[in-house]
Amino acid sequence: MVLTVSEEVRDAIATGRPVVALESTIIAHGLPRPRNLQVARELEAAVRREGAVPATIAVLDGTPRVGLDNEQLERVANEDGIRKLGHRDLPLAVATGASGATTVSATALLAALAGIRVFATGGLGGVHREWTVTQDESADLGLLARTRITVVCAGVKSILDVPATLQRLETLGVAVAGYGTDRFPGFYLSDSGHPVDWRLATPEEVAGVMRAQDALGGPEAALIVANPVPEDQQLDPGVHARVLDEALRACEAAGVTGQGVTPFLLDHLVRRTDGASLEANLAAVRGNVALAARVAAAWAAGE
Ligand code: PSU
Ligand code: MN
Repeated sequence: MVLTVSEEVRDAIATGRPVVALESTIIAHGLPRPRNLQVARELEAAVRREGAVPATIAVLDGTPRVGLDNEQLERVANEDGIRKLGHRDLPLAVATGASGATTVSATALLAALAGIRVFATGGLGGVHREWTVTQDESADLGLLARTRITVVCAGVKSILDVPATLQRLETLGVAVAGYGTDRFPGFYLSDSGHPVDWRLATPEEVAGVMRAQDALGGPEAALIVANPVPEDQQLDPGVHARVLDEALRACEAAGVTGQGVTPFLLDHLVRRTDGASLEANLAAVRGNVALAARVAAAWAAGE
Protein backbone atom coordinates (compact mmCIF):
# COMPACT_ATOMS: atom_id res chain seq x y z
CA MET A 1 0.00 0.00 0.00
CA VAL A 2 1.30 3.50 -0.83
CA LEU A 3 -0.15 4.80 2.44
CA THR A 4 2.15 5.03 5.49
CA VAL A 5 0.34 4.94 8.83
CA SER A 6 2.44 5.88 11.88
CA GLU A 7 3.04 3.15 14.43
CA GLU A 8 1.02 4.90 17.11
CA VAL A 9 -1.99 5.35 14.83
CA ARG A 10 -1.70 1.82 13.46
CA ASP A 11 -1.65 0.42 17.00
CA ALA A 12 -4.64 2.48 18.05
CA ILE A 13 -6.68 1.33 15.03
CA ALA A 14 -5.68 -2.31 15.54
CA THR A 15 -6.66 -2.27 19.21
CA GLY A 16 -9.90 -0.31 18.70
CA ARG A 17 -8.79 2.82 20.54
CA PRO A 18 -10.26 6.21 19.49
CA VAL A 19 -8.47 8.02 16.66
CA VAL A 20 -9.17 11.48 15.19
CA ALA A 21 -7.92 12.45 11.73
CA LEU A 22 -6.77 16.07 11.31
CA GLU A 23 -6.22 17.84 8.00
CA SER A 24 -3.10 19.79 7.09
CA THR A 25 -4.29 22.42 4.58
CA ILE A 26 -5.48 24.53 7.47
CA ILE A 27 -1.88 24.38 8.81
CA ALA A 28 -0.02 25.03 5.54
CA HIS A 29 -2.46 27.37 3.78
CA GLY A 30 -5.18 28.40 6.24
CA LEU A 31 -3.16 29.93 9.09
CA PRO A 32 -0.21 32.35 9.17
CA ARG A 33 3.28 31.31 10.28
CA PRO A 34 4.53 30.84 12.97
CA ARG A 35 1.16 30.42 14.66
CA ASN A 36 0.30 27.53 12.33
CA LEU A 37 2.85 25.13 13.82
CA GLN A 38 1.85 26.00 17.39
CA VAL A 39 -1.77 25.37 16.46
CA ALA A 40 -0.96 22.05 14.76
CA ARG A 41 0.73 20.88 17.95
CA GLU A 42 -1.99 22.29 20.17
CA LEU A 43 -4.71 20.47 18.23
CA GLU A 44 -2.88 17.15 18.52
CA ALA A 45 -2.46 17.76 22.27
CA ALA A 46 -6.17 18.53 22.60
CA VAL A 47 -7.07 15.20 20.96
CA ARG A 48 -4.74 13.40 23.39
CA ARG A 49 -6.22 15.24 26.37
CA GLU A 50 -9.60 13.74 25.48
CA GLY A 51 -8.06 10.27 25.42
CA ALA A 52 -7.82 9.81 21.64
CA VAL A 53 -4.89 9.49 19.23
CA PRO A 54 -4.40 12.30 16.67
CA ALA A 55 -3.64 11.39 13.07
CA THR A 56 -2.61 14.48 11.13
CA ILE A 57 -2.54 13.67 7.42
CA ALA A 58 -0.29 15.04 4.64
CA VAL A 59 1.77 13.86 1.66
CA LEU A 60 5.55 14.10 2.04
CA ASP A 61 7.90 13.32 -0.86
CA GLY A 62 5.15 11.36 -2.59
CA THR A 63 4.18 9.31 0.49
CA PRO A 64 0.69 9.87 1.92
CA ARG A 65 1.19 9.86 5.70
CA VAL A 66 -1.44 9.24 8.36
CA GLY A 67 0.05 10.38 11.67
CA LEU A 68 3.02 12.75 11.52
CA ASP A 69 6.02 13.01 13.83
CA ASN A 70 7.30 16.39 15.02
CA GLU A 71 9.68 16.89 12.15
CA GLN A 72 7.04 16.00 9.55
CA LEU A 73 4.54 18.37 11.14
CA GLU A 74 7.18 21.10 11.00
CA ARG A 75 7.69 20.51 7.28
CA VAL A 76 3.97 20.91 6.63
CA ALA A 77 3.93 24.18 8.57
CA ASN A 78 7.17 25.75 7.34
CA GLU A 79 8.27 24.27 4.03
CA ASP A 80 8.03 26.70 1.12
CA GLY A 81 6.24 25.37 -1.91
CA ILE A 82 4.19 22.79 -0.03
CA ARG A 83 1.20 22.18 -2.29
CA LYS A 84 -2.50 22.12 -1.53
CA LEU A 85 -3.81 18.67 -2.42
CA GLY A 86 -7.43 17.78 -3.01
CA HIS A 87 -8.27 14.11 -3.48
CA ARG A 88 -7.81 14.31 -7.24
CA ASP A 89 -4.21 15.46 -6.71
CA LEU A 90 -3.18 12.44 -4.64
CA PRO A 91 -2.09 10.14 -7.50
CA LEU A 92 -0.19 13.01 -9.11
CA ALA A 93 1.63 13.81 -5.87
CA VAL A 94 2.43 10.13 -5.26
CA ALA A 95 3.76 9.52 -8.76
CA THR A 96 5.86 12.69 -8.88
CA GLY A 97 7.17 12.54 -5.31
CA ALA A 98 5.56 15.87 -4.41
CA SER A 99 4.82 17.17 -0.92
CA GLY A 100 1.53 18.76 -0.02
CA ALA A 101 -1.01 19.51 2.64
CA THR A 102 -4.31 17.68 2.30
CA THR A 103 -7.69 19.42 2.12
CA VAL A 104 -10.84 17.98 3.66
CA SER A 105 -11.43 15.88 0.53
CA ALA A 106 -7.94 14.34 0.45
CA THR A 107 -7.79 13.94 4.23
CA ALA A 108 -11.18 12.24 4.40
CA LEU A 109 -10.19 9.81 1.65
CA LEU A 110 -6.83 8.91 3.22
CA ALA A 111 -8.37 8.63 6.71
CA ALA A 112 -11.06 6.28 5.43
CA LEU A 113 -8.46 4.16 3.60
CA ALA A 114 -6.51 3.88 6.86
CA GLY A 115 -9.65 2.80 8.75
CA ILE A 116 -10.28 6.04 10.66
CA ARG A 117 -13.91 7.05 11.05
CA VAL A 118 -13.79 10.47 12.75
CA PHE A 119 -12.24 13.64 11.38
CA ALA A 120 -12.08 17.22 12.69
CA THR A 121 -11.53 20.45 10.77
CA GLY A 122 -12.50 24.13 10.89
CA GLY A 123 -14.99 24.68 8.12
CA LEU A 124 -15.78 22.60 5.04
CA GLY A 125 -15.33 23.87 1.52
CA GLY A 126 -18.47 24.32 -0.56
CA VAL A 127 -20.16 26.36 -3.24
CA HIS A 128 -18.46 29.70 -3.84
CA ARG A 129 -20.58 32.83 -4.18
CA GLU A 130 -19.81 33.36 -7.86
CA TRP A 131 -20.62 29.77 -8.71
CA THR A 132 -22.84 30.57 -11.70
CA VAL A 133 -19.84 32.19 -13.38
CA THR A 134 -16.85 30.27 -11.99
CA GLN A 135 -18.40 26.82 -11.30
CA ASP A 136 -16.22 26.82 -8.18
CA GLU A 137 -17.54 24.16 -5.85
CA SER A 138 -15.10 22.55 -3.44
CA ALA A 139 -14.22 18.93 -4.13
CA ASP A 140 -14.95 18.40 -0.41
CA LEU A 141 -18.66 17.98 -1.16
CA GLY A 142 -18.41 15.32 -3.85
CA LEU A 143 -15.90 13.29 -1.86
CA LEU A 144 -18.02 13.39 1.29
CA ALA A 145 -20.94 12.06 -0.74
CA ARG A 146 -18.88 8.91 -1.40
CA THR A 147 -16.94 8.39 1.82
CA ARG A 148 -18.11 6.88 5.12
CA ILE A 149 -16.57 9.27 7.59
CA THR A 150 -17.83 11.61 10.30
CA VAL A 151 -16.61 15.18 9.95
CA VAL A 152 -16.86 17.50 12.92
CA CYS A 153 -16.71 21.08 11.64
CA ALA A 154 -18.10 24.56 12.33
CA GLY A 155 -20.28 24.30 9.24
CA VAL A 156 -18.91 25.49 5.93
CA LYS A 157 -16.70 28.51 5.49
CA SER A 158 -18.71 31.72 5.62
CA ILE A 159 -16.84 33.03 2.57
CA LEU A 160 -19.06 30.63 0.60
CA ASP A 161 -22.65 30.67 -0.58
CA VAL A 162 -23.96 28.88 2.52
CA PRO A 163 -27.56 28.12 1.40
CA ALA A 164 -26.32 26.84 -1.97
CA THR A 165 -23.82 24.61 -0.17
CA LEU A 166 -26.53 23.25 2.14
CA GLN A 167 -28.65 22.51 -0.91
CA ARG A 168 -25.77 20.67 -2.60
CA LEU A 169 -25.22 18.57 0.53
CA GLU A 170 -28.90 17.61 0.40
CA THR A 171 -28.72 16.75 -3.30
CA LEU A 172 -25.57 14.71 -2.79
CA GLY A 173 -27.12 12.77 0.08
CA VAL A 174 -24.73 13.85 2.83
CA ALA A 175 -26.23 13.71 6.34
CA VAL A 176 -25.97 16.98 8.29
CA ALA A 177 -26.77 17.55 11.97
CA GLY A 178 -26.29 20.52 14.26
CA TYR A 179 -24.55 19.73 17.53
CA GLY A 180 -26.62 21.22 20.32
CA THR A 181 -28.28 23.62 17.89
CA ASP A 182 -31.03 23.90 15.27
CA ARG A 183 -29.06 26.59 13.44
CA PHE A 184 -26.39 25.75 10.87
CA PRO A 185 -23.15 27.26 12.22
CA GLY A 186 -21.34 29.91 10.19
CA PHE A 187 -17.64 29.04 10.70
CA TYR A 188 -16.47 32.39 12.21
CA LEU A 189 -20.04 32.91 13.42
CA SER A 190 -22.13 30.70 15.70
CA ASP A 191 -25.12 30.97 13.38
CA SER A 192 -24.97 31.17 9.58
CA GLY A 193 -28.54 32.44 9.47
CA HIS A 194 -29.81 29.12 8.10
CA PRO A 195 -31.55 26.28 9.94
CA VAL A 196 -30.44 22.66 10.08
CA ASP A 197 -33.01 19.85 10.15
CA TRP A 198 -31.42 17.55 12.71
CA ARG A 199 -29.99 18.19 16.13
CA LEU A 200 -27.73 15.87 18.11
CA ALA A 201 -26.85 16.48 21.75
CA THR A 202 -24.16 14.04 22.85
CA PRO A 203 -21.15 12.15 21.41
CA GLU A 204 -23.10 8.93 22.07
CA GLU A 205 -25.95 10.17 19.89
CA VAL A 206 -23.48 10.94 17.10
CA ALA A 207 -21.98 7.46 17.41
CA GLY A 208 -25.52 6.05 17.27
CA VAL A 209 -26.09 7.76 13.91
CA MET A 210 -22.79 6.34 12.62
CA ARG A 211 -23.89 2.83 13.62
CA ALA A 212 -27.25 3.38 11.93
CA GLN A 213 -25.46 4.46 8.74
CA ASP A 214 -23.58 1.16 8.75
CA ALA A 215 -26.62 -0.90 9.69
CA LEU A 216 -28.73 0.60 6.91
CA GLY A 217 -26.06 0.17 4.25
CA GLY A 218 -26.80 2.09 1.08
CA PRO A 219 -24.39 4.50 -0.56
CA GLU A 220 -21.25 5.29 1.40
CA ALA A 221 -21.69 8.89 2.51
CA ALA A 222 -20.36 11.04 5.31
CA LEU A 223 -22.02 12.43 8.42
CA ILE A 224 -21.41 16.11 9.04
CA VAL A 225 -21.59 17.19 12.66
CA ALA A 226 -21.90 20.97 12.60
CA ASN A 227 -20.57 22.32 15.88
CA PRO A 228 -20.90 26.08 16.40
CA VAL A 229 -18.10 28.27 17.73
CA PRO A 230 -19.19 29.49 21.21
CA GLU A 231 -21.06 32.79 20.83
CA ASP A 232 -18.64 34.68 23.07
CA GLN A 233 -15.75 33.61 20.83
CA GLN A 234 -17.31 34.30 17.43
CA LEU A 235 -16.22 37.12 15.14
CA ASP A 236 -18.37 40.22 15.53
CA PRO A 237 -21.11 39.69 12.88
CA GLY A 238 -20.97 43.34 11.76
CA VAL A 239 -17.21 43.21 11.26
CA HIS A 240 -17.60 39.86 9.50
CA ALA A 241 -20.10 41.20 6.98
CA ARG A 242 -18.09 44.32 6.20
CA VAL A 243 -14.65 42.72 5.90
CA LEU A 244 -15.91 39.70 3.98
CA ASP A 245 -17.48 41.95 1.37
CA GLU A 246 -14.20 43.75 0.96
CA ALA A 247 -12.26 40.46 0.81
CA LEU A 248 -14.49 39.11 -1.96
CA ARG A 249 -13.94 42.26 -4.01
CA ALA A 250 -10.17 42.13 -3.41
CA CYS A 251 -10.08 38.50 -4.53
CA GLU A 252 -11.86 39.33 -7.76
CA ALA A 253 -9.66 42.36 -8.38
CA ALA A 254 -6.52 40.26 -7.83
CA GLY A 255 -7.80 37.70 -10.36
CA VAL A 256 -7.37 34.81 -7.91
CA THR A 257 -9.19 31.62 -8.97
CA GLY A 258 -9.38 27.89 -8.17
CA GLN A 259 -7.38 26.57 -5.22
CA GLY A 260 -6.05 30.02 -4.39
CA VAL A 261 -9.44 31.52 -3.55
CA THR A 262 -9.98 30.06 -0.06
CA PRO A 263 -6.46 30.83 1.27
CA PHE A 264 -6.66 34.36 -0.21
CA LEU A 265 -9.96 35.14 1.49
CA LEU A 266 -8.98 33.64 4.86
CA ASP A 267 -5.71 35.58 4.84
CA HIS A 268 -7.44 38.82 3.87
CA LEU A 269 -9.87 38.41 6.75
CA VAL A 270 -7.08 37.78 9.25
CA ARG A 271 -5.26 40.95 8.19
CA ARG A 272 -8.32 43.19 7.97
CA THR A 273 -9.76 42.12 11.32
CA ASP A 274 -6.42 42.51 13.15
CA GLY A 275 -6.37 38.80 13.83
CA ALA A 276 -9.91 38.62 15.24
CA SER A 277 -10.99 36.21 12.47
CA LEU A 278 -7.97 34.05 13.28
CA GLU A 279 -9.03 33.80 16.92
CA ALA A 280 -12.59 32.88 15.95
CA ASN A 281 -11.28 30.31 13.46
CA LEU A 282 -9.05 28.77 16.14
CA ALA A 283 -11.84 28.74 18.72
CA ALA A 284 -14.00 26.85 16.23
CA VAL A 285 -11.28 24.35 15.38
CA ARG A 286 -10.45 23.74 19.05
CA GLY A 287 -14.09 23.00 19.83
CA ASN A 288 -14.34 20.66 16.85
CA VAL A 289 -11.21 18.74 17.73
CA ALA A 290 -12.33 18.19 21.33
CA LEU A 291 -15.80 17.07 20.22
CA ALA A 292 -14.36 14.79 17.54
CA ALA A 293 -12.21 13.07 20.19
CA ARG A 294 -15.30 12.46 22.33
CA VAL A 295 -17.21 11.14 19.31
CA ALA A 296 -14.30 8.83 18.47
CA ALA A 297 -14.35 7.55 22.07
CA ALA A 298 -18.11 6.90 21.94
CA TRP A 299 -17.65 5.15 18.60
CA ALA A 300 -14.76 3.00 19.87
CA ALA A 301 -16.70 2.09 23.01
CA GLY A 302 -19.50 0.53 20.99
CA GLU A 303 -17.43 -1.48 18.55
N1 PSU B 1 -10.94 24.86 7.70
C1 PSU B 1 -10.24 25.95 8.17
N2 PSU B 1 -9.27 26.47 7.35
C2 PSU B 1 -8.96 25.94 6.11
C3 PSU B 1 -9.70 24.80 5.63
C4 PSU B 1 -10.66 24.31 6.48
O1 PSU B 1 -10.50 26.44 9.28
O2 PSU B 1 -8.06 26.44 5.43
C5 PSU B 1 -9.35 24.20 4.25
C6 PSU B 1 -9.83 22.75 4.18
O3 PSU B 1 -8.68 21.96 3.87
C7 PSU B 1 -10.81 22.70 3.05
C8 PSU B 1 -10.27 23.76 2.15
O4 PSU B 1 -10.88 21.44 2.43
O5 PSU B 1 -9.98 24.81 3.10
C9 PSU B 1 -11.26 24.16 1.06
O6 PSU B 1 -10.55 24.65 -0.03
P1 PSU B 1 -11.28 24.75 -1.47
O7 PSU B 1 -12.34 25.80 -1.29
O8 PSU B 1 -10.18 25.20 -2.41
O9 PSU B 1 -11.81 23.40 -1.78
MN1 MN C 1 -12.56 26.16 -4.40
